[in-house]
Amino acid sequence: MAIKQAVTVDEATEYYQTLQRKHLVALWNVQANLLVKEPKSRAVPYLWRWDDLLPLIQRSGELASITRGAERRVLGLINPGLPDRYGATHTMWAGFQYLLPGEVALAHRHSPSAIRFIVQGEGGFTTVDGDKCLMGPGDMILTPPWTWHDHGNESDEPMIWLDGLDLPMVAELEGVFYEPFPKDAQPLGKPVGDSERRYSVGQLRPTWQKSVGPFSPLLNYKWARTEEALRRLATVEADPFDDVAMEYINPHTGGPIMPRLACGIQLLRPGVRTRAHRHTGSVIYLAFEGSGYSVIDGQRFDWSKGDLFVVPTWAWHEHASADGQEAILFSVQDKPVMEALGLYREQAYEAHGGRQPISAGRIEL
Ligand code: 1HN
Repeated sequence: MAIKQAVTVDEATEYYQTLQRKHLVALWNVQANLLVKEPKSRAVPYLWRWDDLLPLIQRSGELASITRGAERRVLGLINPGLPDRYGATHTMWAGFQYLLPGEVALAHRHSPSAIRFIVQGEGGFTTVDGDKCLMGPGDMILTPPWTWHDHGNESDEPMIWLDGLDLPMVAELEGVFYEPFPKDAQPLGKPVGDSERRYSVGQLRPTWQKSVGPFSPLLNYKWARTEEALRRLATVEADPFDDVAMEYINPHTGGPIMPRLACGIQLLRPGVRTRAHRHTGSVIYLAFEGSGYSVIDGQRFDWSKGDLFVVPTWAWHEHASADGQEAILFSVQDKPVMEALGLYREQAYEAHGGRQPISAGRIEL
């Protein structure tokens, strides 16, 4: 904005200095930074390779013991565009947790919500408010906000799972609360797998059961049922942008599992290349089965089992499975927040037959 005629440059300079001293800002000088045409995340598209992760996860078992003060052995993934924030995206934490045979990660609770997706091992468990949820590969276990949770490993193999939390978002909103459980072990107040026994056949629920709040009462989404749903859907229809894609739902509402996190699972049939689109909200993807690649804002990221990659908000993205091979992607998303706040938008990529030209190879770690 130009300086008006009657004011000298010195007077204007003094004025702006006074504003600064008085903790004020002239909107006309900063408006263009505030009202951007569209979101451009500081978070960058990025991929972490399982081949790099696994040895470091295993080494953590030798280096770090689990005690009070270091209650969880977790390697967090830091987005290279956000070195000052603990998150894989600006809103979500992703990390791999490693629990050795016989170990116990003590109970605590916190206001951020968490999900776990089991990558490796069978015979671990998470107890959530007295409900012992048994872990196997592909199971997705919820820890709704402020529920007591501890983990154990009763098998003779290490357990590895993905932790997804809305921690960066809750921290930004300054809503973090945390409390350790006063004793070493949380009592099992319910039969093992209580929530599963009530709810796991998703088309039915107990007549007397009231909703427990804005969180799914089903705490353990077992892989066998997830896979069955995917394969049945694959026989009838698929989405142009995500192929055979499903969302984990709250059986009371049909909506997302929790108010700040949603989870998805998608099957890319052999040789599929989806069309590109973009939407507000970030996504963390874990390659659970098979291999393929995703194009994110023109950059190609090749992935295979165990790799984790992120799509920042409003980034164009499309997915492809390897020829002759199907692939399964698990995802954690902040979409429910964008929807609840009226900020959700999506747009299909129209040029080049709906597929992005690829401008660069994958970034190496
Ligand atoms: C946490 O409490 C767990 O309970 C896992 O297993 C990962 C990452 C950041 C903050 C808290 C857990 C976490 C976490």
